[in-house]
Amino acid sequence: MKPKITIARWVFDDVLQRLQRDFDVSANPSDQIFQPSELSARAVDCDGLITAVTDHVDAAFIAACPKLKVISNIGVGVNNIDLAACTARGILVCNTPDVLNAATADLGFALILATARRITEAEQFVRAGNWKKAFAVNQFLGHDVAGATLGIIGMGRIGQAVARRAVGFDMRVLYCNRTQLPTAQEQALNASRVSQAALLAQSDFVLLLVPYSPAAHHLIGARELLLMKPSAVLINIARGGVVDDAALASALANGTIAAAGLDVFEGEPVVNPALLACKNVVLTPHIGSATHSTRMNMAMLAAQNLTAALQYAAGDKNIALQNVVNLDALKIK
Ligand code: 8YV
Repeated sequence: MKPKITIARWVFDDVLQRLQRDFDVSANPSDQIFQPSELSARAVDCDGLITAVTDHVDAAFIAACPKLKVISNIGVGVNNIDLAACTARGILVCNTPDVLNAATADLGFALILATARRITEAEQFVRAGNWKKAFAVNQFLGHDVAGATLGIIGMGRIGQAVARRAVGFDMRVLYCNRTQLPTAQEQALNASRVSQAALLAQSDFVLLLVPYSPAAHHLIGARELLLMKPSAVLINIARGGVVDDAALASALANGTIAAAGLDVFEGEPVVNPALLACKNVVLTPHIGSATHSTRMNMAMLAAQNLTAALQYAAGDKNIALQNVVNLDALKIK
């Protein structure tokens, strides 16, 4: 008998077929988002589960799924999963790093350009039929990206990919990170590691790329926004909750900062109405990694991660585990 797995969200046919080779699969072709109790009921007799950011797995979920051995997340961030509860039960949790670096960095840069040059505001103006004067010297004036200072909070793999793009725009990069990059890399990226206060005070664009954790909750709130220049732009492509969205909406409305580009939100898909009311914010619906090839690669990697981890859990210790984020779970017998 094949091991049983549940896939929480829609996946590509190629990914589904690959999983059906090895597993008895319960899929979700209609892409309904299940409440945690509904999803745990579907996974109650499963060995494996494939999740996305929308699927919240906590201790109660784990307790309701006694056979579960592996959870494989389509995404690099795993803040939707209670890692401590999984580790305590010996459940391996996998993620999909690296394959999304370029697409997510591109989206970060797209938001930098769109906010600086007021692209969505200008487009809405044209679509609304408001473009009456063919040209005006002072129409839709924005901010320079070339030569500006880019502050990156969270200089991991995606942050470094953004910084490589910034080289082409002659930008100076300031960054905050637990560890410092090697000197040669800092020189190549025109990057310096500074304190968060210095980064906020000096950057023209502040880009957030820290993983969500309770410690990162409201990392950027009213106090931090006040440290930024009135001409500065905040970009959040990390996670909702890293920014205090209500404080950001006030800062945008009263001119504390100039603009924001947001791909992630507190309580998404609901967006704080005060943000929706701001013209100087570019909003996208959590599409950081949303290119055809990247989402395919992420889903396929999640399938491969799950397959390897389930084979390992079934006793084949020659299998190389890949992208397991809580190897301590192996210590639980
Ligand atoms: C994912 C993301 O597409 O990988 C992540 O952490 O934020 C996105 O790129 C999303 O989380 C789907 O699970």
